[in-house]
Amino acid sequence: GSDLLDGCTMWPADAAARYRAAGYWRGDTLGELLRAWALQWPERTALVDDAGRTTFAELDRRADRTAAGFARLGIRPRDRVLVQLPNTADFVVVLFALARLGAVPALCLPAHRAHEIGHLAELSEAVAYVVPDTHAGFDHRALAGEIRKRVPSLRHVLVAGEPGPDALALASVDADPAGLPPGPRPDDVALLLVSGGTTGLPKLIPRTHDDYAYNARTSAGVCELTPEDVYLAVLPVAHNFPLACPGILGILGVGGTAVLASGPSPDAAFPLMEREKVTVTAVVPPIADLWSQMWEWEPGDRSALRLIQVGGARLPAALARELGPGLGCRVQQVFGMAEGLLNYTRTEDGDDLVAETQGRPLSPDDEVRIVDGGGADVTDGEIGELLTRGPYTIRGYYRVPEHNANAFTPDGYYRSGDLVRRLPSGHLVVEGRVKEVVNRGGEGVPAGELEEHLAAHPKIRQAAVIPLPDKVLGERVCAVVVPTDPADPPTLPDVKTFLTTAGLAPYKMPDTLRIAPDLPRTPVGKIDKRTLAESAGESAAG
Ligand code: J2J
Repeated sequence: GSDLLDGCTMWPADAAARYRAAGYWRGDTLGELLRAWALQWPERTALVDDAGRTTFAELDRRADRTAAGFARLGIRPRDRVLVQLPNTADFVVVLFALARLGAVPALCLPAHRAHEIGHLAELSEAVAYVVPDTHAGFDHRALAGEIRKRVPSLRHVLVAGEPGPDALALASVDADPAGLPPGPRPDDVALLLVSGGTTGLPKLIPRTHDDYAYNARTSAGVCELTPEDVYLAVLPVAHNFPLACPGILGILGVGGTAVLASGPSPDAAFPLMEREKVTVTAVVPPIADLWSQMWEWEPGDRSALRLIQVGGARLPAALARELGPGLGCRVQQVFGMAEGLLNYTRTEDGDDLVAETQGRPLSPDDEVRIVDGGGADVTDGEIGELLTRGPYTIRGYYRVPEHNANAFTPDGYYRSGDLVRRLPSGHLVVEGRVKEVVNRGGEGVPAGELEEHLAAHPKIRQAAVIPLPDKVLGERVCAVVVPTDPADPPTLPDVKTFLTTAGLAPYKMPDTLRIAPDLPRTPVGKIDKRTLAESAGESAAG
């Protein structure tokens, strides 16, 4: 209805009615869910972070008092609040506090800086900005001061830790919850996720209470979470994957414990895994790779781990096969997007499906189309762009109508930009991005396909394929590779022989090979192709 947050496109009434009738949307809000959990398991441990342990009852109480504190500052239902907190209990408290109030958190990543935050603050007309004092050697209070000067809507800066001048301590956002206004509706926007694109400015993704609760609960089911499970969050919890796939919300919903690690490095994560007997965690492929190398050399008993979820970028099949035996646990591939659609490999899937596919859709009502450049469905097994709509996939980004006109089809499918292929089992294989096809003299070379083949070379640890400008071809294919052994990198002829043996067409061969010590990554660990292309372009020119 018109009384929802402005600037959002919601599901049409008939789709919404179907999702309710199917029992996907249960009419809960995140705030009410926390209340129910706290009544069911008051004394169980909900959260563990550097500051200590928080029971469900304590989390519930803190969320209430913080909600009342926000209300006392004049923050009203549907006001937007930028939240940029690291993996701490404070993050979870603030999320539920805003949910109770019906104010809308925009979940920024700790690595975002003035460029992104300024944009998100202006776009959302945020009234408040919640930051840590310092994090990873960076002073967020200084950033907040700068943003406040630039964005007139921003009235409050709230600091977890030492507030410094012109800001309030988050700890002082605390009041008697007796006078809290009635909470939001289940079809209200619960939170705004930040889009994960590696190009351009981030967009805001409005997720409702109904849809996000379904997302987390159903994901918990696929991962077979129980009250005995302990989930370790190592990726930044503002990201959809560790937040709700099943992540923090999924584990809390079954009465289990969420352990918040400051980051994914073995130094930070491994001791926590041992101490808290972590059973489930979620990582991106480069972390899976690092852990699999370090696992047997790092002391400690991490044998409670039963499931590692890997997603966010393509997991090379060879690594997928090594990972389970190496870590002594099951592997699950996750192909997800903050816009909605989640694909998971399942417990019953055989080793080949788990190693070679990125899973199948979470919901029976996820609609997936795979289309060619002209928008027509490809024949089964062919590669095309994935379009999707369903009970937890948005129908539009927040406040960008012109962009939405292209990013969604007229009948509401989200154009993911991902190139995929579907197996008869319904599992999807991610082959790359629509825009990451190198146009080599008119022949399209999909970067993702070539990267997958390159990563299988024994002398190559990681590979990224980018276009370089070429006078004759328009674009030529550049492979940037991180060697397994820096003292023995592969040569271009080595690589071409290998790819030819693998059956790759001659026009798909890299024209240029660059050896790099590492690949640039986005804050959540995807290869940052823009930075890579910029530096490759410079070294090509120089
Ligand atoms: C290849 N590409 C993948 C995969 C995502 C769970 C897991 C990941 C995300 C996420 C998420 C991939 N193989 N396994 O939100 O809940 C690429 C695709 C996709 C984009 C989405 C979750 N898993 N990708 O990564 O919104 O290109 O979400 O469209 O950050 O990452 O990025 P993001």
